[in-house]
Amino acid sequence: MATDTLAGPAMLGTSTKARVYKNFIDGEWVESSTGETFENRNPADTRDVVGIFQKSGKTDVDEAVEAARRAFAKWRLVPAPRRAEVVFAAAEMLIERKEQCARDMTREMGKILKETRGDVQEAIDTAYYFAGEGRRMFGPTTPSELPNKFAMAVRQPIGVCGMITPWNFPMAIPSWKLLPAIVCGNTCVIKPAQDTPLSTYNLVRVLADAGVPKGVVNIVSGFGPQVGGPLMEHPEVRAISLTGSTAVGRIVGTTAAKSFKHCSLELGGKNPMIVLDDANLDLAVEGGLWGGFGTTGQRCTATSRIIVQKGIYSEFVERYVDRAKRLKVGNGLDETTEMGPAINESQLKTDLSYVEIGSAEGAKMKCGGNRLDKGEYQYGYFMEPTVFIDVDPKMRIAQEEIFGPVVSIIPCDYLEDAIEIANGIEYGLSSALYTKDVNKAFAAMRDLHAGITYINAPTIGAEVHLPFGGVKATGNGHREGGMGAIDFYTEWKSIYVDYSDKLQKAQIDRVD
Ligand code: UN1
Repeated sequence: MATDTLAGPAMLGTSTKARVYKNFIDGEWVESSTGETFENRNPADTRDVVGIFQKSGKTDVDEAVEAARRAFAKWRLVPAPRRAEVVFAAAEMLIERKEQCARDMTREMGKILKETRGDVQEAIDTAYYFAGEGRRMFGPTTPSELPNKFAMAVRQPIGVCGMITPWNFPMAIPSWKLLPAIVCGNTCVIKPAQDTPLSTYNLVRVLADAGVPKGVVNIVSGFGPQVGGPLMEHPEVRAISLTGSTAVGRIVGTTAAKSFKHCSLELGGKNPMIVLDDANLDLAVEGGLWGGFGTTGQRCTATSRIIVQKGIYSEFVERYVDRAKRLKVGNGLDETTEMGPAINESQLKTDLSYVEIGSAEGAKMKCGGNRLDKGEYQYGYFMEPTVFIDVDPKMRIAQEEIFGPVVSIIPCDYLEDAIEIANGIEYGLSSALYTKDVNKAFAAMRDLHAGITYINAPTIGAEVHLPFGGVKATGNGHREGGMGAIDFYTEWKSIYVDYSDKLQKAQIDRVD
């Protein structure tokens, strides 16, 4: 029988002890109407069943949206500072549960414990930030052009928001969406990635325990066509937020447009890190490793291209490749592991296919390229950190998002040429420059065409109170994080109060 209360992880090699997780709809943990479930397995050891989750369908989505619609009628009237107090309480609870949430996440997603602790911390940071926002949500008051008339604009919630979230930051990214949405007075239905539903479940559980009223946050697990599709098409859903691939973003964006839903898309990246001759080389090598191979290269912000000026090119390559070869690959639950597995078999196949593509295009592979499948690796989706050098900027490995541990190093002559290479892709999420020259740093901050630029740091590591998102095919102009999220989850209402006791006509009643 499905139950929400069986405690404890699955035994290695068995699925019978795996805990069953339910959907959360209208304040109740419920089974899917389909009666079907799916397994969530550990990508570092596929014998380990992390949990059994509901394989939901349209009926479940409809019920969740209906619960959210009903809850909205009351939640929108709760004063924002009170709504925010619940989010503050959730932050405190997440701190208590941080280690367990991090371990669950490493088991279901594969990234190393240091990083999954960071992912939970990012949700905590987000909760504190938006808890404070309950007492701000500022809007302008402004003079009216007419006497005895008052003018202001206030932020109002939109209604039911649908969220479709990815597996690479399975708690942080849901928190970027859910927390500002509910502080602003909306209600939500979230569909977590099928590879990592547990971390999103853990976040929703915390929100429920912290006192979010029934129906305000609902979670429906399952797959894109059966859950994501009905969610984005549902007429009662007034806003959709997706973090995912550019291909899925195109579908969600065009679907949302048909019913004029608000739609926020955070999509792919092919993020460049430029290293100039005057850079601190030690710093650049370490930054490039962290940016390229952290999260096994599975961040939209991953450093997938390193553009190096010719004067230090060979030294950088030698040191970078030497370090990449020595990265310790393994199960993320081992504290000494530096890089975990790919999320699943199909992602691993994609990563390996780019090894072939790069080699066929004539780039030189200096290390890596192989699947690791012997001994401790035999039950997981592991591969070696892979570095291509002398990559031409137009090659597919330098143009397409791989989402794996494959880094392309591209030589350049000077900063202007590096910026042209950096910008010469369809995406524009993150970017980085290593230099000690302040003039060059400021020129790059202006000219790198991306939503994020780092100076003397790699392309990953965004903080939650700054806008997060990108230009071109990376999104549709919205930003998550900080004020960007408040802008997305509210609609402006302009209010005019005429206390003159007569009919005053704007633009018309004036003495010229
Ligand atoms: C992502 O790349 O998919 O900036 C999200 C970072 C993290 C979030 C990344 N704070 O690297």
